[in-house]
Amino acid sequence: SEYSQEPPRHPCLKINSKEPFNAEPPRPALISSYVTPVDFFYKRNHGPIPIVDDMERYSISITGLIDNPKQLFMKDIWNLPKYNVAATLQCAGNRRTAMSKTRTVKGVGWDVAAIGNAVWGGAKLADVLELVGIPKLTSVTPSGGKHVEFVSIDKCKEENGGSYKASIPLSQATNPVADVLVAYEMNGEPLNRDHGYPLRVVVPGVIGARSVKWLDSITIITEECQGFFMQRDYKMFPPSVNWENINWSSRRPQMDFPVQCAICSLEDVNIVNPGKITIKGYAVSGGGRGIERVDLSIDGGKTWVEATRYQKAGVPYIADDMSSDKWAWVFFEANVDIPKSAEIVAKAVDIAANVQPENVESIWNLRGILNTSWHRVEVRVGR
Ligand code: MTE
Ligand code: MO
Repeated sequence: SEYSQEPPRHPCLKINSKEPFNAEPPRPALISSYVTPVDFFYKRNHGPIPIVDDMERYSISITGLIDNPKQLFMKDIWNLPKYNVAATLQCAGNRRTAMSKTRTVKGVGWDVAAIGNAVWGGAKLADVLELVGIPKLTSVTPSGGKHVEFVSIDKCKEENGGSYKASIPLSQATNPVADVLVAYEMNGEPLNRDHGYPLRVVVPGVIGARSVKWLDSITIITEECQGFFMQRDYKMFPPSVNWENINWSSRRPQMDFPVQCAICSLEDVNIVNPGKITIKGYAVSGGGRGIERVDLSIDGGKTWVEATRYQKAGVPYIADDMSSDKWAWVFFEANVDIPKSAEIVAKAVDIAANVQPENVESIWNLRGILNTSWHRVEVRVGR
């Protein structure tokens, strides 16, 4: 079958769909280190993993509304200045399974681990675009190009056998500060096949769907990409919209992800001994907005305590500080006394004071994306 040449994967991964392969690590494995090991990094695919074996011949073409289209080979990308950017990638479908419990949604089910933090190594897209004559900080090319479309090698059935694709605004693509990468490394190793070998785009602070893997070409276009995953998926609809009254063109494709956090040291339901327990998890916001605070409650949200936050163990995290990784998650931790059975709740606040919504009902949407409701787990004190 078309899935007969999939790469090997770590046995700890929880498989949510086998073909295409969609899997996430168990909660405790996810927070075992700040930089997520490649093996434990969630894998989100819409088709079979393509095979690229001739690196000499592999190239990406850059075409569209530009004067001098070009074909770039690996050596052209390697020759550009290399950047290492710590960035958290999160699938918009993270925590979908929990949203589906309120009212059924359509899509692959995910627990809280469709997210990971890696150090991506590669060239800045802004430098790549300069090779075809587009200067830094351009929002429109002389011929009217306003968006940068990434087209991949992989084929998926949603595109009717066409390629997975997405776009971002040209202004973001040509802004070096946005740190958009054409990446060839993940955690210091060449990208593996699951994560986009040989080249993928990484758009920090934006839902994972825009970080196109297995890059084939880049097109400068006037309107945003018209592909399935931009126009018919990954849009946030209000709770009133159902499959009968949906009007896809009424909403924008989702770009930045909202503020999010999840407890990973506990499962949905836990039996614990009376006494102290450690509550640990991750918090992250989109658009490079750092995490201002993580609040925890052990009485279902009536009273709250603040958790400590860090990126590097032992170093307190300060949002918006030069020493912090701007695009990366923070871990939070607190030791709390659990006198009796309780609902433990976590919510994060970002530096723009955005707060996670209390209930999933208010943000329920038919595609089940962006479940950022307060994360709740149950502890039952037993012996
Ligand atoms: N790129 C291609 N070519 N094909 C895909 O199916 N999935 C997207 C994105 N890029 C996808 C893709 C989605 S929805 C997400 S969340 C991320 O890749 C997942 O990246 P990962 O598998 O490296 O974690
Ligand atoms: Mo995704």
